[in-house]
Amino acid sequence: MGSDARGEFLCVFKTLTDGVKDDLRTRFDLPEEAHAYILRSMEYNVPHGKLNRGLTVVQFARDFYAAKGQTASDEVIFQASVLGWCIEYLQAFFLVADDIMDASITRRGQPCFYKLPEIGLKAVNDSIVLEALLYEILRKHFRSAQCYQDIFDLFHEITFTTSVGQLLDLTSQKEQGDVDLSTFTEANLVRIYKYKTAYYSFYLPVALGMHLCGIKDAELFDTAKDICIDMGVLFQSQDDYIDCFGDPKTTGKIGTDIEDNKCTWLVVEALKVASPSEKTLLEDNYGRPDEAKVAVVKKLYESLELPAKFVAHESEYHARLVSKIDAVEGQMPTGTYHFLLKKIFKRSS
Ligand code: GPP
Ligand code: MG
Ligand code: MG
Ligand code: MG
Repeated sequence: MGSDARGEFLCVFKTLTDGVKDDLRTRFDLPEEAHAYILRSMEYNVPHGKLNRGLTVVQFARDFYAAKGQTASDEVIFQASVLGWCIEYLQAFFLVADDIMDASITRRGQPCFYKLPEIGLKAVNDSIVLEALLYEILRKHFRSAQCYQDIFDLFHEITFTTSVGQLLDLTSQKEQGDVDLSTFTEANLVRIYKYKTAYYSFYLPVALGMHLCGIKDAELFDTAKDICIDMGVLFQSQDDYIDCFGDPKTTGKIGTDIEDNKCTWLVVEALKVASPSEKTLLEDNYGRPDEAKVAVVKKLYESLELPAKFVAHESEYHARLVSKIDAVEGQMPTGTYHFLLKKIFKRSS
């Protein structure tokens, strides 16, 4: 999918935003400042990411029709784009809230929304408004579609799953300065990844595409889930890696995982090979808002050769995913999985 597809997708954002503007006027009696406030939050928080999640729904629709020797109609592409934007609204809702919980500083190359002096903790409510707008847009465009109920349920189910994942992420971190290395295990890590990231980032876009294309076979949804969850686990391990070793100019966000005492791929791998004295070093320096201590942890990660281990981990996952995708060839269009894998493999942002 080239830059044209992205351009077309962004045009649909403009259409949806204009629709929201009109609907707010019909629906509520609001002062002008409230209209401007909501519009600003939408513009600031929704369209500035990589848009991979949203574009995946469109990609799925194209692949589905291509596999039948057909071309997806403009109507189908528009519907897929609306669903894609609904995921981008969901993502905006999560990120505005996540940045408050993680005490993050920047997101997508701009200050986190709650960090703007005039916003602060009003961002908690702004995240709720973003979620509500998702359902407004969905209802407006899908109310009479046959797949409306399934799609509506799926958004709710996956929001629930993600919030449980976020709970695991948050409760795996003890209070700052209270480091309990025993909870930083691979089993805990994969569970957190699966629920907080994989379902909404990978399964949701593919499953929405499937519902839109009229797929009903529960087994096909299970197969999609299996591949998408693995991909999401790889994706979140990359997110953890670039939190520490990525360049904020490329990632658009300044890492906070070490300070935040997070259960990450890096700390779990470090613990697998650390000597008793290196474990003590981790205990003394992890999970504190202190630049010097963060630097000690980063140095330890480097001396344990985690960057090289990460390259091997990524390649191993990639190979496993390619063979899983090959195994379902013929059962379902696999172009979307290759599209996703290409987007994420060796990513730096
Ligand atoms: C990514 O974690 C997970 C989310 C953004 C889900 C948040 C879920 C909520 C219910 C609020 P992360 O904190 O590692 O992401 P990032 O590195 O982008 O901050
Ligand atoms: Mg988080
Ligand atoms: Mg975060
Ligand atoms: Mg992260």
